[in-house]
Amino acid sequence: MNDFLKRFLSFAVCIFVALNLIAPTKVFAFENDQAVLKPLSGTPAVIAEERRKPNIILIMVDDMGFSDIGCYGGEVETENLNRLAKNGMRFTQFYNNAKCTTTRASILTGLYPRGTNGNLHLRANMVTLGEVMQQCGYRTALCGKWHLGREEINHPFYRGFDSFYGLLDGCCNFFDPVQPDPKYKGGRTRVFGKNEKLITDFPSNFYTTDAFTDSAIEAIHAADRLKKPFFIHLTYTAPHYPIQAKPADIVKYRGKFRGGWDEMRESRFKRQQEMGLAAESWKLSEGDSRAYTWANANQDFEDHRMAVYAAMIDSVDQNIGRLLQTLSQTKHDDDTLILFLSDNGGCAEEPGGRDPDKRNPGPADDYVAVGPAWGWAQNSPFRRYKSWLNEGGITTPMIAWWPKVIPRGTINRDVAHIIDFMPTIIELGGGDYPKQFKGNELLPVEGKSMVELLKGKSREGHSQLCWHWAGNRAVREGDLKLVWDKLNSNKKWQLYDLSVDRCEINDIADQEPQRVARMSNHWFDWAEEMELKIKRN
Ligand SMILES: [Ca+2]
Repeated sequence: MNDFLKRFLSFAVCIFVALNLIAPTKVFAFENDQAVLKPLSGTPAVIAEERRKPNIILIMVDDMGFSDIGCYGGEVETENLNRLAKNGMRFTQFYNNAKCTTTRASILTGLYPRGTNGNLHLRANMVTLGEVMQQCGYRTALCGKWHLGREEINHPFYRGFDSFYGLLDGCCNFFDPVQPDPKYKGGRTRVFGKNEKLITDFPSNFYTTDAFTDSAIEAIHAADRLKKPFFIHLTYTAPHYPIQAKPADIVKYRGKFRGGWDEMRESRFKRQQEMGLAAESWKLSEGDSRAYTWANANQDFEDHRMAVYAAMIDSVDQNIGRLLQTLSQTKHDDDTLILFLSDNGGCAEEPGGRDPDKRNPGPADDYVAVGPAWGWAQNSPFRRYKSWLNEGGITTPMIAWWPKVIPRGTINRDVAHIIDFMPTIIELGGGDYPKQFKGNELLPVEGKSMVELLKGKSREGHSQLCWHWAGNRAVREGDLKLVWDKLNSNKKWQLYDLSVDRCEINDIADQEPQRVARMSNHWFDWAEEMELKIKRN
């Protein structure tokens, strides 16, 4: 070997070693069935090790209540979700932001939403889960509803998702997404897309829930072709209104809700207590100011619309079954983490009203919702619904499934929040939350990693969590929760001790004026930081 070649080789070795010292790659790997972070060296190994990183599928449904699915006490036959729960972990205090846009923004960024305009929630000083997972070597896909804008700054295809298929808008017709909304819902034509293009034609047998799943299955195969791990955010539009479902799925539930919402709440609460989700000490929350009396309702119509809603969730479950089958066929059923949640509580809005002579729930040519009484009962045993910040608006069922790591059949009672997904998922992907992205200084992440919780261990939780939506406010510190309900006629904060009163029945604000003053001050400080222009009171 001549001198030049020797010098060249030793120089190359020095560079190789130096590069690995400067930038060791962190990889999540298995040791004795426990997932651990391991530093790796050597670029050739990195490609192989990237394949050992867990795949992650973050599934979210839209406007589904806390207790609709079987493994949370509901009547819907969700055998696949029940299987995930049986072999995984269920959370009892997992929070969202009570609303579609704000929840989606927090999940993607690990931050509380800034401002109130949904199209301004994604900014240049924020990085998305898609973007960070791309940097961790993942193939990323957004399959389903986006609802955060369609400019370059806030379009999924330009904000970190290698593939996008779905609804850029907030809701659409399930059988034909570009069928204009009825006049009583504003008459708009909704916007659907694939990557950077729009789609306006759909086949005659189209149903959004099936199509979004097809897209997620294709994303698994695409990642496999590229030999990359995958991060898929699968965001169903079901069971958000318009409530539309396949006749065969509706038939399964027709007649099952003739007992009415009060009976449904009681039986769900009983089942939750039997399965250990609700403590014996909890008391079912009291009636809702917007719910009406079952005895005076058109019971056949009410049973019909709740049956359609149940059928929509049933279809989601069937599709999760298809997804699990694909994971098994592609041998990814032991290296994939599945997370399942809802973006907000059951919904009390009622476009189209409840006149049975005008409304026919189910098919493509009608547009109707479940209304406030069912929307409230769907969150049993809690108070309120979507857009409100009592537990019924912000508590989501949350299932985490990864049999190799997550203790099977466990119930986790720690407090966690959707802002925690960012640090959790980035840690599992072997990355760190960046300080800068594309030349912009980023806001520091506000969530906390849940990796220890997923392993069945404890973590240091949040000292404070805050919420705001459309005049409703809440702050939780420890077990104390201060709530401002805009429908509350006395215009006062309410204070609850969730350790003994999770269903928010016993308002202790009058006994604790100093605590109320301190916590409400904290909330206004937070609101100011979040650019909410709300006068202190
Ligand atoms: Ca929603």
